[in-house]
Amino acid sequence: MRIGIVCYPTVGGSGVVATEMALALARRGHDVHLLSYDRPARLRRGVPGVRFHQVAVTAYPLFRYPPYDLALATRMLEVREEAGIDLFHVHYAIPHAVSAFLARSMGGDLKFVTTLHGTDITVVGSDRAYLRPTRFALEQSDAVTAVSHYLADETHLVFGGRTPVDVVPNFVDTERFRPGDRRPWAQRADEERILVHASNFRPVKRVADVVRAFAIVRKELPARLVLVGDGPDREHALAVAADLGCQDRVEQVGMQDDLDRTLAQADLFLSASETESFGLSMLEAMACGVPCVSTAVGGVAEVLGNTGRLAPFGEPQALAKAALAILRDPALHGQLAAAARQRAVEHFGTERIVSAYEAIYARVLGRP
Ligand code: GMT
Repeated sequence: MRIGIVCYPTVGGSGVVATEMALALARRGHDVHLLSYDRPARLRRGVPGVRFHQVAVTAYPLFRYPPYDLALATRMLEVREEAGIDLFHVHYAIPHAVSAFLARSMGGDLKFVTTLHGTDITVVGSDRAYLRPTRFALEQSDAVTAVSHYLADETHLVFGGRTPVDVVPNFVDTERFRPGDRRPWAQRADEERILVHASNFRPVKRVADVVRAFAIVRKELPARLVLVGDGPDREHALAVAADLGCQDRVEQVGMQDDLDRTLAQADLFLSASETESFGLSMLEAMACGVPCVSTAVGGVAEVLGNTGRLAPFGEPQALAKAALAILRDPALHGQLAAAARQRAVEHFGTERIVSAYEAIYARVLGRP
């Protein structure tokens, strides 16, 4: 098939999933065209079968807000004409699904599948300004998918259940994200436990709560917190670490091309999110054999199963307690680590999930 994929290029989960989809579909022999305003972070150059098409938006003094959605609709039509696209798969509803509908209205029969990732429904899609166009674009989509049952339910709640939603979870490359050569802490000279958190440091991720939970763990055990990623709350999180006197044990390593290696060195992944429709970084940690301790929000329980521990949102002390229970007990840690890896491989491997998307494409195109 000739498939157009539309996504945000940033380090956020939806862009990562869209890019990994593009790479996996190309490996399966599809001709893939990726559209975004910048080259997505995980898209290497020169990958056979994947072409990147930049969407340029013209600045003009009158435009306080340059109309990206219009430029994207035009680019979708151009790419369709150039490459003979069979179907577009848009990741994140706003404004991508609206642009796809506009492209169809301007250019005739154009099929598109919309994948909902999280805040496009839970935050942005339920904002009065965006609700009606988002609902309309979902109704116009040839198929709508959500990355968890939680998000599918939220979508029905917000939009009144008029659109059928297929649940297709996110996936992980279990060859790249795999356990490293890390020895259990009891066999390391300093017995230091390495905790890791990876995100885009937006307020919804509550990175300061991750630091607060770590500060409690740190008082009980030798430990270090590695913060991967960057975003608006970085300074706040580091200030909280300084306030709590653990800044020398908190390492901020920024964006990482080799996240797989960093995760594979960790003993535990910590997440304090206020909402998380899926939690892709946690899945990547699980594939590396790293147990996760997270707030019990959104679709996290669907991802973790019983391979990690959940604590109520907004209670860093409860997160710390759950983390300590694992980090004090090498046998429990080993058992959860093995179960996490097994769950990632059995339920969330790339081939399994990409096949599910292919089946949806075939259904939409009437080519079973
Ligand atoms: O940042 C993004 O690209 C999207 C972002 C969001 O806030 O919607 O992440 C969402 O999509 C990821 C990939 O499907 C999920 O793993 C995240 O859980 C989800 N984030 C939230 O729901 C907050």
